[in-house]
Amino acid sequence: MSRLVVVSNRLADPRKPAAGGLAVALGETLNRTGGLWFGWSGTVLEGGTPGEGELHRQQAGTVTLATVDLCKEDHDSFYLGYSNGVLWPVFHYRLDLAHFDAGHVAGYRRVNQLFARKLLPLLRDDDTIWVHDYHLIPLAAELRAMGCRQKIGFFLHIPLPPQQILAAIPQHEWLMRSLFSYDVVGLQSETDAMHFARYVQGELGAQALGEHMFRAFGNTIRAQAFPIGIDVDEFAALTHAKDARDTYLRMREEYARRRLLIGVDRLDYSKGIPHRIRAFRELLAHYPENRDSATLIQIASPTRESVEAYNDIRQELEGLCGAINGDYGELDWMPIRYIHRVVARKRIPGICRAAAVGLVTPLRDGMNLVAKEYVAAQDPADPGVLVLSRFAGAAEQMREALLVNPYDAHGTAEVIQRALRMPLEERRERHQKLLQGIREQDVHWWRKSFLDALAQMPRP
Ligand code: ADQ
Repeated sequence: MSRLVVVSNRLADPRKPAAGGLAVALGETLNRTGGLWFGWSGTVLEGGTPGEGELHRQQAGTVTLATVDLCKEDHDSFYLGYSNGVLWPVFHYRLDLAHFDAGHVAGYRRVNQLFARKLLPLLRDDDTIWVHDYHLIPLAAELRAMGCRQKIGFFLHIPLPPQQILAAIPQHEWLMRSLFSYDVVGLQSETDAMHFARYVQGELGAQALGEHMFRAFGNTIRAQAFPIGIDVDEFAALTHAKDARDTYLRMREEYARRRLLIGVDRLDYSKGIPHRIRAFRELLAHYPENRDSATLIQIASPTRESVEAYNDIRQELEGLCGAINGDYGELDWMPIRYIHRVVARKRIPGICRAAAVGLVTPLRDGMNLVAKEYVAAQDPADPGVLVLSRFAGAAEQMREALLVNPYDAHGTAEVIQRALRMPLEERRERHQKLLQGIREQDVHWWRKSFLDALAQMPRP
């Protein structure tokens, strides 16, 4: 088996369970092949030279972690400006939040070139390279221009929007053309795969060859949906470990008289948290039997705070939660507990298990792993109900969840009411099917499907 080289913007130490499912899943193959994981070190150097950065190497068991520092100018244009100021909003269908600044794309390209230059000398002839996410779309094109002939796969963790939205990015042709330097392009959902097919045929004149194969610019690539899963066994083990059990018991005791609803997200505008809170307000307004009982715990961990749009949503949320607690709260009951902090991963399963309803209602999401984690954490004998946005990639697989349109506050409130009143038998049936689905297509299945597809491609 050839050595696996993973490239992503940020790295995690695959030996640490706190790193989460993806690191664990990739870590397994990295360990087995004595692999290399390459990316940004997380260090921003004041006053460094654009396009330059020192390489650091560190051994984590059999895996080599190789990272590059970025100077402030590169970080601001590559990471804040283009990746999170253009690609993240546009790929989540939010043209209104995108800032198209010509300087940013130059930084994005410069850092991809820097990564390619630093990575190339570390590569061996029979390596298999797997590049992750929107920060690194042009990486293979840069590597190929420097003579790299190894197989390279790419996985996009976020949605791919329809042609008309994508085409609003001034450099969309360059960006999408660069995907043809990969051998396999993995997307989260069938919807994303359909958008890919339409775009490359409509804008780039690519030829669809059938069986997920596309040809353009002299290259044939495979582009297909490989929906990412979670490590169900690892999550179940986490659920039964001491931290999660203690958390579960404490919550059950604290909220013994209440029905708990839970939301766990990064505080990101794509996650639809304010829409969710407004739906909860509708629930209290139209179904008064929930007053003094239903309690929403919303955990929203801070991210990307130096990007402007993230401050706006923080303020909006604080205002909303305060207003609802003011309008409906009692001396001994607060409808919403809003926590703007990181909660340790080992406690998340306990919180999920204690909640009668899991609210996963993004406005747009590549997949959303919280939906799968919520299901994995439930007690099969008395499971909670997952309320899931139809706009999350996960909705294509998780048909037994209660699907909602998060833009429709009243409709969502009605579905939450249905979830709160669902009879035990129906809850069990739905949960069993959902659990079976996330077990069949778990993160190991995802990794294997992708790497098998890449292995089947002829050497470029
Ligand atoms: P995210 O948008 O970060 O990732 P999501 O799938 O919602 O992804 O969550 C990823 C992980 O972070 C989960 O394991 C979850 O438990 C954890 N997490 C989220 N909020 C947390 C919080 N407040 N506290 C502690 N842990 C938290 C991107 C895409 C997704 C896609 C993933 C994986 O945006 O659509 O599912 O990558 O491909």
